[in-house]
Amino acid sequence: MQQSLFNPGQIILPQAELDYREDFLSRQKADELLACFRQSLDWRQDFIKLYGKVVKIPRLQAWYGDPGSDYRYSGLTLSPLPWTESLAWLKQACEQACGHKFNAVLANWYRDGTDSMGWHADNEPELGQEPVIASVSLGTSRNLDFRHMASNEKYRIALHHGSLLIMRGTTQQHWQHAIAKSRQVSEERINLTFRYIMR
Ligand SMILES: O=C(O)CCC(=O)C(=O)O
Ligand SMILES: [Mn+2]
Repeated sequence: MQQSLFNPGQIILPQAELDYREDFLSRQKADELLACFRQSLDWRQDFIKLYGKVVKIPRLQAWYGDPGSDYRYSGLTLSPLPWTESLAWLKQACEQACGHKFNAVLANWYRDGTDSMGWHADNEPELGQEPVIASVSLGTSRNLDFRHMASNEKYRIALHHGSLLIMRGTTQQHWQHAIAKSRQVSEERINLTFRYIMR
């Protein structure tokens, strides 16, 4: 209680720096961006190799950013598409909220509760040692699970329509995160994680 009076957004976890701003976007702006991104982003179905088998990633994704901000993960290289007007607007709003510059965004479209993202940390070398990541959620609420790599301590946070979650400091060094499948979810969600790729 005292903690939330002091800072309503801060989530206290060991070796992490998380800040959750539920009312980052107005309802109207969040509705508008969800409709815009669903329709206008260049969504792709990517595949990864898992235990020697080629499998569909259980969601659609798109990568936008400044020229040269290529992103490599799980054997995939994503080359950025140029910023759209709405993405550039949202990037600027995130930069203002975080006090940090971004040059790329990964967009993920979870079409329903069967789409998901496995356990991972955003710790690719091109993100640097202590990346600042701004994660905007649009659409139906989904749970983001955290697990501490050393202790296996777990923490779950529901990410709501129009919210911003900021991850920074040593979060990616000590914690993994995931979006689990859910039978209770039948609606879509779009998530955008703004990042700074070092070249
Ligand atoms: O959908 C989310 O909230 C998580 C996305 C994420 O972890 C990522 O894009 O790296
Ligand atoms: Mn991530």
